[in-house]
Amino acid sequence: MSTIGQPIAERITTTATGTRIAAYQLTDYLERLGVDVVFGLCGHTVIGMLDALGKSRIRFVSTRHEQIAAHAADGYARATGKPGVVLSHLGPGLTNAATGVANAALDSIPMVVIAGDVQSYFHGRHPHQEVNLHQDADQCSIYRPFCKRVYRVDRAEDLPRVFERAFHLAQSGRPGPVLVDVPMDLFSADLPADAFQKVPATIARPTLDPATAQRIVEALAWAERPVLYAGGGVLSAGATAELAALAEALEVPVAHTLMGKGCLHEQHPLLVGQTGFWGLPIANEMCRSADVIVAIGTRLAEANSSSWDPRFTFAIPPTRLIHIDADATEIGRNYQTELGAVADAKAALATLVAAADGLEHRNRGNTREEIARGRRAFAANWAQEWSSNQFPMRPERILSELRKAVPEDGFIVTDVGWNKNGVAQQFPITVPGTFITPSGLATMGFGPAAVLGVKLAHPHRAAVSLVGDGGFSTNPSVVATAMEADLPVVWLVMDNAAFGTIAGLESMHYGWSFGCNFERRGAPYRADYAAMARSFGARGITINSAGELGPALREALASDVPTVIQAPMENAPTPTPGHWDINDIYRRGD
Ligand SMILES: Cc1ncc(C[n+]2csc(CCOP(=O)(O)OP(=O)(O)O)c2C)c(N)n1
Repeated sequence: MSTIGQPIAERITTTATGTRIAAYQLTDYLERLGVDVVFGLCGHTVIGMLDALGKSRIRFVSTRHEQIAAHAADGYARATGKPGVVLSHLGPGLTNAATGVANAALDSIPMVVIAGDVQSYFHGRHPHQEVNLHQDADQCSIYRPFCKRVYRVDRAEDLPRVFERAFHLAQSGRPGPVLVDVPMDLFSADLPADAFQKVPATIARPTLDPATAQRIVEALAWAERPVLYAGGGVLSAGATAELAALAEALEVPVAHTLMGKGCLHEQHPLLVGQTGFWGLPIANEMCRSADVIVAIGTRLAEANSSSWDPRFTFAIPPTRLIHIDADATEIGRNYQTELGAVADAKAALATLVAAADGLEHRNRGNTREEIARGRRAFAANWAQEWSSNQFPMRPERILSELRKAVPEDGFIVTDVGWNKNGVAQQFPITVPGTFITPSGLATMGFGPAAVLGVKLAHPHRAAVSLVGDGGFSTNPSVVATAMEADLPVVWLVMDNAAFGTIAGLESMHYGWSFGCNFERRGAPYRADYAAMARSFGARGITINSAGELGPALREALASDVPTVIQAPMENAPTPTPGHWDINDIYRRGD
């Protein structure tokens, strides 16, 4: 029996025949799964869901662009460990969201994307907004390369089963996004009132068997120059305490990837730092000269591995690599691996800590001094810039003011550019999980939107998006969303009137930055982002001298209104102690 057209009150309650409209049941189910926020943007295909969401306890954050919704859901997932949930219209909505969903996928972030689709009975007839040019009604295929599963639901009866699978898959094994594509008439269909029964299983995470754990701790204990190499998997598993315990038990230095930053307290004497192109020389050096590396929760990605060139970061072999990861497909991808173990980082590290208990290890000599000396020597390169009064500002001074103003448990959400590379290399992080950054897809536009989800997850902690003017201006409607959702975030815009990182790269190889600078009629072009923020009803602050930034940041963090701070900055490159193979490709002609 169709209930469409009936008054709302009647639609929400169960009918005499014991049925209830699918959208209301689905929303109840989301509540039961612990979903407390959905990020999205409306369209005619999802109005049925919006009505149900509006009458539920779930908060709906309406963005002005679906990419923002996906990044915000991604930020929320990173800050909570729960799956981010996105609601998107078909066609242009889903294609807009694709970048944000792909960004989450490449960083292993759990996410469920609910997409409305055309009416099921118009499938293949090329109705309004259907993506269908060379393939009938196949918008899902756009998501196939980066989603763990892409479901198109053909019958309303399948909705409960498919959503249970979607939430199970998004969170199990290596987390990632799942798309559920729902023809709009299915949201309005009747289902038995108890249709959504099954919930995802609680998963016991895989760990190391005792013999494997013994083999790994002994390899570490008796190695001459061992290194523990931590990736984002260590942080997402909440395994930083276990990592520190293992490092201390066997006196092993800890290097990390971009997403592994925060795996040890910045002052920990065994913390070496990030490896790779934008890493620290001491981290590259210790990894390159290690005899045993135990890598955990990382895919040994190109940027962190200096394009896998053995002269710079990892020389494997002769270094013996032991690799622990949730995803078997990552093991052995780029390096000869002596031992691979498919395990959860926390469970594996806890097992290793237990196995290392009381185990003797080789004398590490002056390892701690070697680390301290290496870190000090590199930091000396920018020590002076840290307090530079230069204006437009030095990027390092911006970092130093940010570090002083933001409490240690505050979130720094970067974009791509100097912000990401500079923070990863030079900015002290002491509380795990407070550094949030786009690594795998490295999406410009991630930070200013992801910070919304982070703030929503932790309203009482500071949340700052450190972003370049290029990244900020990709989608400045984030300010409108922050105002509507009442999220007092701070965007600190490092304004160098350019896509600075690429401008620097081009200039280094070609002597100019064609296509990378913001210019009008040959002169630098600067938008007034602070004024733009005010036009949204938010606060906007323009920095006119280096000394103004600290007070502006404190004022912004104390405010209950979203604030854009625009800090003019010199376009200075981030130091690159490692290697990126692209630099060998560029050739300059006449
Ligand atoms: C969506 C997207 N397009 C292009 C790039 C390539 N890219 C990497 S860094 C960068 C420049 C970023 O400029 P800005 O935000 O101003 O920061 P800056 O480099 O000046 O610090 C670009 C375009 C990207 N990462 N993502």
